[in-house]
Amino acid sequence: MRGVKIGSATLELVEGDITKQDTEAIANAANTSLLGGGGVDGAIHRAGGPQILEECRRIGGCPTGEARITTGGRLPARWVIHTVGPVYRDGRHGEAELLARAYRNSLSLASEHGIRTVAFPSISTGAYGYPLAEAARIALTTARDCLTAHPGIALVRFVLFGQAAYRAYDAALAQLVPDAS
Ligand code: AR6
Repeated sequence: MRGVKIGSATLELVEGDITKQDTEAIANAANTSLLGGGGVDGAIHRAGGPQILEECRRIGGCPTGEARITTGGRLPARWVIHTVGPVYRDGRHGEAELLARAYRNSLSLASEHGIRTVAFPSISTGAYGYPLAEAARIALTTARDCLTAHPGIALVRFVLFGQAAYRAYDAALAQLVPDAS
């Protein structure tokens, strides 16, 4: 685990399972249908139960780079923020901006709902194929900037699934904030 202070807020990295997090909200790496899938999306719907899918159906989809909110069903987290990252092609199709936008819109939505603590998975780096090191840099830079823009948010935690993801984020954080501990 590693954490840094951004003003009075904390930006944190942990290795683990996002469905177990007790932050007020967790983010889901969804697809534009919002109707579920594999990876972290499948794990969230399995752990949270059918209520989340029911709410997603009513919302009716989410464009890439945007975010939508549902309750957390049976999850410890009260809210799920569903966001859709880009499918990585070659880095020349606006992927970086779309990935940053997914994090930015998720944190704006959290702020609008008065949510103070949010956990994120590493969006787009599984089925969507985004290179981990570059995705980590974008995720952390965007989160840092959003914490400054939304002083109501006290904690952004990245929950990295497996050592490779944790190490990539750890290295990116060390670049971003050289004295991180
Ligand atoms: N907790 C935290 N991270 C996890 C968990 C977990 N329980 N399970 C997997 N990961 P992916 P994407 C990590 O594929 O690339 C879905 O089918 C995983 O190791 O879940 O944005 C959606 O419906 C990886 O590092 O999301 C979409 O169709 C990261 O979560 C599509 O996949 C993201 O991997 C979205 O693809």
